[in-house]
Amino acid sequence: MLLDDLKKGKRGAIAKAISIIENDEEEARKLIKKIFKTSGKSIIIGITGPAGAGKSSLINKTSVALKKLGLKTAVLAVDPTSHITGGAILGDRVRMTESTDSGVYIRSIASRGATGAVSHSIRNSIRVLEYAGFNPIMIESVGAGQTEVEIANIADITVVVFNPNTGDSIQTIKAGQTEIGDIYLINKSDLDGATQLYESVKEFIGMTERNPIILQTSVKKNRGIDEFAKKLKELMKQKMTSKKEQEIKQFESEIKDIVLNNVRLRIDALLESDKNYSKYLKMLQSRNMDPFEVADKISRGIFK
Ligand SMILES: Nc1nc2c(ncn2[C@@H]2O[C@H](COP(=O)(O)OP(=O)(O)O)[C@@H](O)[C@H]2O)c(=O)[nH]1
Ligand SMILES: [Mg+2]
Repeated sequence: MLLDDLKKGKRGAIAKAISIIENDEEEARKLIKKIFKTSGKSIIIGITGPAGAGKSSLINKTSVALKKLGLKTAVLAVDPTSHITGGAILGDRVRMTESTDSGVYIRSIASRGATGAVSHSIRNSIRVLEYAGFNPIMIESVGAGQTEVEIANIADITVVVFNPNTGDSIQTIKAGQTEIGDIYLINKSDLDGATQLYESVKEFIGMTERNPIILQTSVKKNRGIDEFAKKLKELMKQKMTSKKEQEIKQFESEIKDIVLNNVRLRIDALLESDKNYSKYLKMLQSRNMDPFEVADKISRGIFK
C-alpha cells in the first residue's frame, strides 16, 4: 500500500516513508529491504556552503530550471537549526515555494543525533525519493566541518556556494571546501565584490587538476541560473556513466558508518554492565591510575 503510493510519487506516502526512516529503525529496515533492489539510478547533488550563501534560494530557482530541462527534482535540507526554533525551516519553505508549486518535493532533515545518524537518514531518504521517481535529489547542507565531509561521501556531484556578503574571501575558504566541489558557485553576483571573489576562486581552485566548474549566479537578478542548471544536467549524464565506480566508495562509507554505530552500541552496553568499570573510575578518582592506563585495560578486556 505504502509502496504503491510511493511508486506513484504521492506526497503523503513520501512524507510517511521518510518519517519511518528517521524514527522507526525496525520499520525502516523492512522498507529499505523492499526498495533497495531498484535503487542507485538517481544522481545525488550536494549543495553546501555557509549559512546565508543563498543555497535555498538557488535550489528553489534551479529546480524550476531543471524542470524545464525535463528533470524532476527532490530536495533534502539538512538543517542544524531546525530543532532549536524551527525558524530556519520556515524561512527555507518560504524561499522555496516556487519550486514546490512546480512539483519539486522538499523535506527538512534534522541534523541532530549521534554521528552517523544524519547520514543514515539522508542515505535512506534518498532511496525513498528515488523510488518515488525523483532525479536528481539535492541535499542542502550548511558547510560546517563534519556534515560537509559527510555530504561529499554521499553526493555524486558536490556544489559549493560562496558569496561576497558574509565576508567570504579566499583566505576564509577552508581547505576541505577546495577539494570537494565539482562546481563552485559565486552567488549574489549582484553584490559588490562578487567578481573579485570569482576571480580569486578561479585562480585558487580552478587551476587544480580536478578542473572544477566555476560560475557566477544571482538569484535576485535571475542571472546564471539556467546556465547552472544546464551544467548540472551535463554533469549528471557524465556521473551516470561512472556511477558504478563511485558507488563502491559510497557504500564503503555507508557500511563503515553502520558497523561503527553497531560497535559503539555494543561497547556502550558492555561498559554499562562491566563491574570493573566503576572500579576503574574509582582508581582514577584516587589518582592511582591515569586515564590512558584505564582505557588500555578496558580496551584489552573488550578486544581480547
Ligand atoms: N542580493 C542577493 N541576495 C540573495 C541572493 N540569493 C539569496 N539572497 C538572499 O540571501 C539570504 C539567504 O538566502 P538563503 O537562500 O536562505 O541562504 P542559505 O542559508 O544558504 O540557504 C536571503 O535573504 C536571500 O534572499 C542573490 O543572488 N543576491
Ligand atoms: Mg537554506
